[in-house]
Amino acid sequence: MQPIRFGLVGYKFMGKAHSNALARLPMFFDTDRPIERRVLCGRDGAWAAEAAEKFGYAQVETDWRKLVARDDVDAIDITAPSNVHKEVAIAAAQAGKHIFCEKPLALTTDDAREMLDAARKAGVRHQIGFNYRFAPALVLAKKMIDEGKLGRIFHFRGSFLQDWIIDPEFPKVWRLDKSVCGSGSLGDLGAHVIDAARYLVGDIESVTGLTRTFVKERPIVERMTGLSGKAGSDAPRAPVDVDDAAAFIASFENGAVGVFEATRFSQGHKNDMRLEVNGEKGSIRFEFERMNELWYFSAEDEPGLQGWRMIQVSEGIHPYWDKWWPAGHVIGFPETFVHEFYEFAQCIAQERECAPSFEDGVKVSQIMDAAELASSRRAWVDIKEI
Ligand code: SOE
Repeated sequence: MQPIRFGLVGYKFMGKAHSNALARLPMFFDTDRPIERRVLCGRDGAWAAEAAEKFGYAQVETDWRKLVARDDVDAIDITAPSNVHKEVAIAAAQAGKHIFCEKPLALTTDDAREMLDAARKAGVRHQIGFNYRFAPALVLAKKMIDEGKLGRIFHFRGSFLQDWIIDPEFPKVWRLDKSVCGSGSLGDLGAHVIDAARYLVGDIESVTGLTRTFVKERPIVERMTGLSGKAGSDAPRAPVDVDDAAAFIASFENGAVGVFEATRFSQGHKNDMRLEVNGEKGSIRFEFERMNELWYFSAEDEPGLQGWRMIQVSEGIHPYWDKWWPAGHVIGFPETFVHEFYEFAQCIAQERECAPSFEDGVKVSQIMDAAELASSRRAWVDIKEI
């Protein structure tokens, strides 16, 4: 069987997470086509070569245009900052390559739509990197909701809290530069919560909310180091043009009420994504930092014995678990990427639509743009307007 030959664009945090997933995927999952890490692409030849060696790619390119034009690459995996997603994805689609793209899909909904249109027109597979929905607990939550275990859904509550940019001396890294990332905590963290909300509860029709930037200017970064960066002691400052925090409420098409929060200013919270869904027959809740657990309350349990129960989602009967370890030998953040690339590889091999696709990326982007617009207008915004 012809391998799926991957070309990776960008090799920092997400490039490493994706490469780790591609390396481990064949160890645990049987894909219909083998996986090959063929080419790694980065602008700096020496660094790219070092990363290619470490991450297991056979070859290096320093120009993504050359990568996209290669006959020996089937899928382009875009992990570079958001401002390059659109150009690379459209060129990849036009060259007939399947595309995996990190979130947020693009800087604006219009750009995201152009990417979706290009991929559809070319008939290539397209997937966006909403890895959190691949946590087994969330796949189980989705199954339970679809089976009607919660009945009619009344509430979705989701937050994603971090604390890594509270220091006003923390430099203006690319995740704080609108021209590179599109938005701040909303696009970086809120996007995952919105995806989870749509995955579990359904589409949103309108929102109102607010975004806030607490630290208005920061030292200009000299050198990026992972998520962080270094700035000289007398580095000039630049205005911060993205949100530090975003909060909004939403009305779902099915009548449910949504409450959303994303921030990097919650002291003590490192990667704290929390979700709760309340329905007429029961509730579920999930905390990413305890991702092998799903909490469930059933109002159908015997009176007097009702209460929250913790389902440890780490047995062979749970989603993906038959591929991993014996019961209770828990998995973590990196495995969510293995699951999403299993989906991508099988979609390519089986010539079917991927989920989450660029279409999901566009819909999440619409909701984020609506939340920003609502904040600036101090009003409700209908998603159809975006
Ligand atoms: C940084 O805020 C970040 O790494 C995001 O970019 C990721 O999407 C999220 O998984 C964790 O936080």
